[in-house]
Amino acid sequence: MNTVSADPVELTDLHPSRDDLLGDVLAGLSGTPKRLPSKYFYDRRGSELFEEITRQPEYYLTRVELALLEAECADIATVVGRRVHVVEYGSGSGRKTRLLLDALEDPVAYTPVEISRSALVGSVERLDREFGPVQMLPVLGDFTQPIPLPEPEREARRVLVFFPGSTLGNLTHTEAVRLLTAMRETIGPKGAALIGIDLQKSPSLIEAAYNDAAGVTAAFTLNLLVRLNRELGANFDLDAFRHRAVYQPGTGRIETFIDSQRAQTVSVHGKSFAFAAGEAMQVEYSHKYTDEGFAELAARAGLRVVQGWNDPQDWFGLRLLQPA
Ligand code: AVJ
Repeated sequence: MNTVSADPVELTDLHPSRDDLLGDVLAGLSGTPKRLPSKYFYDRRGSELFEEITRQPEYYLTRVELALLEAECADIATVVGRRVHVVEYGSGSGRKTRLLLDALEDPVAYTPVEISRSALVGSVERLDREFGPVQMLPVLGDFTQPIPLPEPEREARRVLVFFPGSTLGNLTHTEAVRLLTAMRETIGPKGAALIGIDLQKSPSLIEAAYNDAAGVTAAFTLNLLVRLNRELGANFDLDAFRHRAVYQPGTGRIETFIDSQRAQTVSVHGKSFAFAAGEAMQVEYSHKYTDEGFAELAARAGLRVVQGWNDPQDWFGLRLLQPA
């Protein structure tokens, strides 16, 4: 770990290993079925398109979670207690962070953990101006690993990891348990985690959220191919692939595919990949949880659900976890 002075806040650089886009894409296209990892959706354009998704009428997740936080943040703050060190996994638009920091009693420090330096610096610069007494201690690192946290100048009573947005849902259960286990190590024995989860509900509501009428989600998904064309010199024909998202009630997850509209060959970095007409490439899972299912995941990571808050329709939940 090394700390460099980056006025006005100090950034802790854990030197996260860089993503291997080429290796991951070649491996994914070589498998059966073909797959591409959803973490690569978020280049500059992909992040913009995701922000646009959150404004679509069908995409209830962000809207409902924000309203839930607004309604329950005072209660959450009471349960969490005063003088916490808030550690956020990823740095979103900052609206949820603001609500939480505003509600908490005398929070000591705020540590976003991010692998993108620009996203990290941007988020703390904005918040630093608004939350004077809260020490900004950003960490450039990979939150799937345990994070050695920087020590705030004022002593914190406990660490609170904040992981909103149902981002956990993009992971398989095995990956989610691994992340939650690392999280338990990061928060320590007195720590807690506040996690946003999308709840199981009518399949038609879920499918609409991932197949919006304006086609923003389709553009978001297909932007991955645009990225591969640009960054890996691939030659995906954007008119010959289509987005499709299907909810599987059995597994509680919506699965997003990119379907090849005809038989075609695509070259990526000098390698050829044949697609059959109608062949589906798997690009994203987004898990929806039941209370039992989520508690079971937490338990496998040595955590227990100590309290939960849902919106009035039980569409989205926040869960407070502590070491079991
Ligand atoms: C950012 C992971 C929460 O799974 O709902 C939105 C990403 N994908 N529409 C989700 C996403 C398609 C989103 N998360």
